[in-house]
Amino acid sequence: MPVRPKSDLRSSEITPESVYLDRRGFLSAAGALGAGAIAAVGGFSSIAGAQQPQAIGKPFGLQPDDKPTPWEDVTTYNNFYEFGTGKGDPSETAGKFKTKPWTVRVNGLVNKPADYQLEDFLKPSVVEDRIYRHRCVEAWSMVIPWRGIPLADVIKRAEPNSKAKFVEFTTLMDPKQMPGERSGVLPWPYTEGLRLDEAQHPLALLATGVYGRVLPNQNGAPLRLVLPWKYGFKSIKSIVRIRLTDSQPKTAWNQAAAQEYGFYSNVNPAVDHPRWSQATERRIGEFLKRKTLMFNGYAEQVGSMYAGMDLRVNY
Ligand SMILES: Nc1nc2c(c(=O)[nH]1)N[C@H]1C(S)=C(S)[C@@H](COP(=O)(O)O)O[C@H]1N2
Ligand SMILES: [Mo]
Repeated sequence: MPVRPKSDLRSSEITPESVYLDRRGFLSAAGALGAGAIAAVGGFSSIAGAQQPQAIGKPFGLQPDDKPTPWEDVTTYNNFYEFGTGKGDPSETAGKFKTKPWTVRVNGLVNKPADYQLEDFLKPSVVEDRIYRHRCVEAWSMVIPWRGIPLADVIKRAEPNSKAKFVEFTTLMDPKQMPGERSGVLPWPYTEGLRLDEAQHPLALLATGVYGRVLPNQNGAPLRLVLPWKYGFKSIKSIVRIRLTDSQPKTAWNQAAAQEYGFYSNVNPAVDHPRWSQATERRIGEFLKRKTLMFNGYAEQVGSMYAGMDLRVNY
């Protein structure tokens, strides 16, 4: 029997590793008891029959009542239209998606354009585990423990020239592997974009993993963006190109429905989607709705980038 890639493991086959993250204080028990307790705490939850890997990472912008969304939900409730428009489609159909070898092209208005094999693309950076809030434009949310490298590292290494003002991201175009790309639901390949300062913000992460594991295909393997202060569709999956430009890049969702999906798409409870309110959200796994927070709870960190902008116009 061929060895399945890690991304193909079922959650029931994955043993908890590392640190248990409790409801109130992240790593509080481990911190109080010392490093030796970490394994013991993880081990205990495994004996207790936990079916999911443990959330690891430094919390960013989490509210006191935020706790990681279970692995099962993070990996089976997905938006990845290349693999279908249903939430369950990506996890059911992306299993055979080939993510090795994977080339990332960095080009455009930079002094050092290059094609990288994924391993080389990642290597110079320190991989980090970070727990972020996630807010989909469809008014549901999660808390997700990502693993990745700062996007700013990659931008810096490329040496943007003085004309570079924006960054465009492109998903793999491969209709044979990605059946959604044979449909007209979006203009393919999926593209996204950021202003250069947004792309250099320390919260912008290029993720290669989730829950301390290699990214499952349905979550955007082998490389996807994570922008926790923006609606989820900005966090483009399965990236093959990062291009620096002097004009605002076209983006897939904006081209599909410009009046509904703007270039900025910062989470904003005061500006509704034309077809629904953005004031509240449903946290996956919870019954009662939550209030949506400005910039998804990251206003302190990102607010200054949008000072003086009319966020109703620049939605
Ligand atoms: N290439 C591509 N990237 C994508 C999407 C997509 O359909 N195609 N969906 C976006 C949307 S709407 C959301 S909410 C997030 C979902 O990420 P997750 O499934 O890992 O939670 O991915 C975003 N990135
Ligand atoms: Mo989304």
